[in-house]
Amino acid sequence: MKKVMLTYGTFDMFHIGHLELLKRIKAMGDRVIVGVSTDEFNHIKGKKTIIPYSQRAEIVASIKYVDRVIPEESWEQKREDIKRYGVTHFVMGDDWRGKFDELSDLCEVIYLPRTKGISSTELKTTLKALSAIDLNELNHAIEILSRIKENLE
Ligand code: C2G
Repeated sequence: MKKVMLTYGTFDMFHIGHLELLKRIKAMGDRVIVGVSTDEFNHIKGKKTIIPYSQRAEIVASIKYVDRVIPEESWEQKREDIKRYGVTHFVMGDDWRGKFDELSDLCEVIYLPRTKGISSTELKTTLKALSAIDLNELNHAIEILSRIKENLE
């Protein structure tokens, strides 16, 4: 029997943690369906994203481990999706461990270890820190140049 895998996520600033998860899901089954959270649903999730849904969905659809992308618009759609697409395995990273066990009457529910040291939040924090450093260096350089200019006058 074909194994149809289903997972959901925001996949903002697509990174190796997302890729590793999709790679492992594909290795476990035959067909991989990914529900990408719409911008509106991320608002409901209280999750701020940088990349708009259309681009996040296009990136995920381009991943060789992914066979189909569907929009994730609500918490409640999972049961319907599992039935509609004949899903045999529902897979999430283990930060969600236990949260979707109620789906186990419909299909196998699996939680995989997250990839350590990377997340969209960490990426955003790093970018913010980098820009802060640049700004400090820039201000420092301006101070030095202004002093040189004064000495020349
Ligand atoms: N992930 C991972 N390792 C990371 C980061 C993320 O394995 N370093 C996994 C998460 O556990 C999740 C998937 O990648 O299974 C997508 O992560 P997010 O884009 O953060 O998705 P999330 O906001 O958790 O949305 O209804 C379910 C939600 O839509 C899940």
